[in-house]
Amino acid sequence: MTSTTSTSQVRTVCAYCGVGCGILLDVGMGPDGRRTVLKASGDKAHPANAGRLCTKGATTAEMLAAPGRLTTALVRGERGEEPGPAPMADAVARTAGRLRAIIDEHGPDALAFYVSGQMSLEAQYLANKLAKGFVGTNQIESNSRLCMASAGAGYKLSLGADGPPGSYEDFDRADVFLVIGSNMADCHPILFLRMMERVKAGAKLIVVDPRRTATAAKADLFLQIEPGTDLALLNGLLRLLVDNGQTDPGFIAEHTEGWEAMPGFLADYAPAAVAEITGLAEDDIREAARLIGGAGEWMSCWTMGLNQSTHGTWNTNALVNLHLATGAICRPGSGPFSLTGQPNAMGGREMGYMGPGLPGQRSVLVEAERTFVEELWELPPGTLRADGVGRGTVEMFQKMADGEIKACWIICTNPVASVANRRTVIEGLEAAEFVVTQDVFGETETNAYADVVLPGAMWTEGEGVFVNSERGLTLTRPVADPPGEAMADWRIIAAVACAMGYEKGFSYDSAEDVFEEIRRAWNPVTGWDLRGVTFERLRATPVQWPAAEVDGPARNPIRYVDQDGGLRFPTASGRAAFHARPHLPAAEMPDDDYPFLLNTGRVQHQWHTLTKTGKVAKLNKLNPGPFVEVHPRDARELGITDGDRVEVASRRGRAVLPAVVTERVRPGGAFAPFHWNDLFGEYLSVNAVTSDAVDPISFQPEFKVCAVSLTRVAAPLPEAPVRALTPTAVTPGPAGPFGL
Ligand SMILES: Nc1nc2c(c(=O)[nH]1)N[C@H]1C(S)=C(S)[C@@H](COP(=O)(O)OP(=O)(O)OC[C@H]3O[C@@H](n4cnc5c(=O)[nH]c(N)nc54)[C@H](O)[C@@H]3O)O[C@H]1N2
Ligand SMILES: Nc1nc2c(c(=O)[nH]1)N[C@H]1C(S)=C(S)[C@@H](COP(=O)(O)OP(=O)(O)OC[C@H]3O[C@@H](n4cnc5c(=O)[nH]c(N)nc54)[C@H](O)[C@@H]3O)O[C@H]1N2
Ligand code: SF4
Ligand SMILES: [Mo]
Repeated sequence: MTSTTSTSQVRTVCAYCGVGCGILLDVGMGPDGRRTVLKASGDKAHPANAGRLCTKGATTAEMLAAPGRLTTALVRGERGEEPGPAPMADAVARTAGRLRAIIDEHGPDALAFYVSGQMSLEAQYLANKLAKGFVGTNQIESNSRLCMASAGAGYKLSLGADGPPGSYEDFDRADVFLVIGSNMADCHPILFLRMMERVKAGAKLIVVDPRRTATAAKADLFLQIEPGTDLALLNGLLRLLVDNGQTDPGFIAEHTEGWEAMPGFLADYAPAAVAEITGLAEDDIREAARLIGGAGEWMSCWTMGLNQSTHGTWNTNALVNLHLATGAICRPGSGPFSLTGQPNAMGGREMGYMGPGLPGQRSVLVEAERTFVEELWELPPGTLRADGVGRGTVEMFQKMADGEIKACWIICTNPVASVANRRTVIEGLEAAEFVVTQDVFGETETNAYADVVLPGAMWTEGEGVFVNSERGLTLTRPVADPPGEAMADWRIIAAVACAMGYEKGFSYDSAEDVFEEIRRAWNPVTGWDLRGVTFERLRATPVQWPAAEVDGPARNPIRYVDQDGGLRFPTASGRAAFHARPHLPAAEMPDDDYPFLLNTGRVQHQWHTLTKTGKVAKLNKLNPGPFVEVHPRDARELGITDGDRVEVASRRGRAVLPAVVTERVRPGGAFAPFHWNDLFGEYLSVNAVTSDAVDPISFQPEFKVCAVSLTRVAAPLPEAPVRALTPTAVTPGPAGPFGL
């Protein structure tokens, strides 16, 4: 790597949310004589953000300068001992040796991989190649199971393939936005700004959320829905579109199948019935239908409020039904747009890093697709298995707790803090014979359970591809060397694979070599196509797939439209499918013992389990600590006032959080962010409480709804040992979710 003496500017991507904003990093020489990032600013040339950044992206330099990076591997001799630093070569050899021994003794299904939508495409691809192709297990899951699984499964069932049919350009053309189960203002701020420009120019914004969020505050029509009742609303809206004669019969006849069943099915969803189930006013439901039905172009945006549900896949189907019925899909300004959470969750889905997936939107469950990938990986026919496919993250940790899975390798995710009903994760990691974690930071809730901790490099320390919410690929660029012995995730995976004896499949010199192999996984059936993308091209500009030719357009905003303008969905018939999806209640409803419903989610200036944003003083000032929101009516009855400590207990566990009394939540409802966990104090982890009931199709857990009791804790709790992540520890305390 060349060193610079003066400041230079490097183009890369923001590694927080799935908007995938382009970032310019000013790089100069630090006091220690190493290249260092001085400042981050928005890249005006990037199509995702045109120069804008939110607070998280804008504080990238502060985050990168924070202490706590792993510079060596950590290894502990015995459980219960403190881990100590170890040379990387030893840690790799030890990991490979232990994994090899466990596979030899117990078979390949005794090893599980748990990976992440925050890894590069190359690392995601190699993790799956190692698991399915070489170890010979289908036990690979990712944190996308907690996040995008329902959207992915829903897209496949409705449209034939995963991924959005449209693009960010649609935000500039839509006349109506339906934002449902998505707090864009806090979680996808740059897209929210883009949408609000259109709203200021006259487009209408409908927001559906049980909580009056910062997004809801900007809505023309806010539908404060009963938790978990979106299916009733979506079916009710379709029913009104039919009644009002606002469907597109030409589109339905030409491009869809399954419509016959819909009118009869919709009989149950008359406005009065829907109002009853959803707790919404009939007039508001009618108004939403009138706006959608009258729109020239309309788009929907959804995120965790729909996905993190025991009927998350059906939610996606019911939302897509509305687009198909109105023909508002695959044309500028219209379409169902799932907003991805993580910076490379889209890439991970394309690499098949959950359950049965194979690269290029393929699956081990399809014989021809196994054969294709066996050839790609130069494996003997019959190597890839169709059996032993798991049922998601929750089941994987359950199998670990049950002793069936004996070793796991966790990369770039913090499941002790982030998995629903996290007790199963803790039991699983304690029961496992060998736990490897791979993180950039030393202190995480999950590293505390590891036998070996491997030091990953940040995205700013090497090349790699990230795919954003709109199928846009951006190349990351090295602006600094990894500290100490830290290595790019893909390199660590390849090193362990080689040490396990798989040199033939894992001897790559560069991320570019890995990417060249990934490109060969082009899938003409789904339209996933990177043939036109090379590192050379990405060094000049981001490219959106499908991209067939290297000299083709960098933007390919609408999928499924062929050269002569015809529309063909990637299903057997070429038609998209209507699915009649009846309303079902959430898995756990309030009762006498647990009379409230807990909703969990995010705040604007913090990221997930705080390993990154928790180290940035500016962000901690804006969102300083954990809280639980309680409605004033309930607070009165429970004797709770602002700042009181409230025990939030479910059948699974408890958290104790400072109260924020607010009308943002509905009576009977409560909301808590899941950011603060054990590193910040005892009883802060909201996932001690949440429900691990899963959607039967996507296996995504229902983080958004569980029954809890709320109790004011009278005496102050004994002071919990707060382990500071940084010199400026985040102090738990009452805090509104909208900044100071
Ligand atoms: N600041 C910040 N931004 C982030 C992240 C972060 O940690 N911090 N994480 C990123 C990731 S990985 C993701 S997945 C996204 C998540 O982005 P979002 O999904 O927008 O964020 P959440 O806060 O999880 O939940 C969204 C909304 O769902 C609502 N909701 C709950 N139950 C229901 C329901 O039954 N129906 C409906 N209609 N709505 C419901 C909640 O009240 C909440 O407002 O954010 C990404 N961006
Ligand atoms: N209650 C509740 N729980 C939830 C949710 C919710 O809405 N409510 N949302 C769920 C969702 S949508 C998601 S996506 C998950 C997120 O859950 P996690 O993935 O567990 O959250 P992160 O804090 O992002 O964890 C990423 C880890 O990887 C490390 N890391 C960062 N960059 C790198 C890198 O380049 N390489 C390596 N090796 N490590 C790195 C970080 O330090 C951190 O420890 O949480 C889920 N949990
Ligand atoms: S909107 Fe997302 S990608 Fe853009 S700067 Fe903010 S966190 Fe980064
Ligand atoms: Mo997510």
